[in-house]
Amino acid sequence: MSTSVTVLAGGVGGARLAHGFALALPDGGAPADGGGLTCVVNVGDDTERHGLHVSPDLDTVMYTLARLNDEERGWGLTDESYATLAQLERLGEDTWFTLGDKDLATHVVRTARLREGVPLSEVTAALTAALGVRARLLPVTDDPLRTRVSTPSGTLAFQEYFVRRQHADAVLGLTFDGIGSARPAPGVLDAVTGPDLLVVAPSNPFLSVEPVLGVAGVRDAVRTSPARRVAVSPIVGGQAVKGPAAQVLETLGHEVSALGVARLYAGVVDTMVIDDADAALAGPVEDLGLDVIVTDTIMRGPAGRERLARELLATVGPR
Ligand code: FO1
Repeated sequence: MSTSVTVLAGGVGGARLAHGFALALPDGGAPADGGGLTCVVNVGDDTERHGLHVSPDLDTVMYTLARLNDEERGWGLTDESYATLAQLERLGEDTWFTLGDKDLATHVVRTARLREGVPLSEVTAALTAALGVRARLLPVTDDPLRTRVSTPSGTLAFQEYFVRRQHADAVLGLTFDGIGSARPAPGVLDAVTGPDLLVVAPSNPFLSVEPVLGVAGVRDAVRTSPARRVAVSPIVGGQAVKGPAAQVLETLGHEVSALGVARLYAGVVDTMVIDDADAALAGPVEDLGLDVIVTDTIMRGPAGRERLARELLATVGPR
């Protein structure tokens, strides 16, 4: 019997930790013998560009696990070209959302299948299989769910806020359109209740993790899961490892620290993983009733990802 792991993931942070597990588990995390890796991924960032359905977080995880991602940016494909985008611009399209030629093929196929009525989870399974990903990727829901960001300049669609305006606006609030009626995609609840290890990735707690936990039944399934339940802080030394997590925590009235993150996850997970730089916060985090792992959480390259994944796997113990 091998170990089963589920990662609740947003974009880049989730993709990197998932990659660590894919390296640490047998056969890239392929399901076998009760074990394997499942990623339950945020779809609140999904958007329509040029008539195509783009699922940025699913694609970031998929490309990273396929070893096809652009490591420097964290998203998109390596060795990309942008001829189609240049031509779209010439034809008068707004091209602030950078879509490479190869990446566009993913969105063309996804959109075609969705229009035929195939659910996003099945489309994702086909895309990941085609790219040689051994782990299982599940959108948290097959239903429409869109994050909208309330800012002093008004309410923005997520990618307007994140990419077009470079997440420069203060985040006054968030709404997740459709979350009230979104049902977990097939396999999501089992992936939360069934594994040996359930990991909330070092993704943005509000922008990436909340639209996963907020889907009907998911937060309760996490809370009551018999798995070892671990969350990795995306805040290290009072700063976000990547992206706007620090600004968002601050403007929403939370302490910008691993302790602030731990307060959000107390009652959801039983163990908080904080960085060596935040070792002084271990006591206050424990006071919240959480176990604490203090380690190097900065995943430098594939070796760093695998090391962190192995440390988390070691907390499950032998089976
Ligand atoms: N992020 C950017 O900062 N600029 C972009 O132009 C951009 C394009 C893009 C295209 C496809 C894709 O899958 C992701 C893309 N991202 C881009 C990343 C993405 O918008 C964000 O990283 C996530 O939504 C936040 O997790």
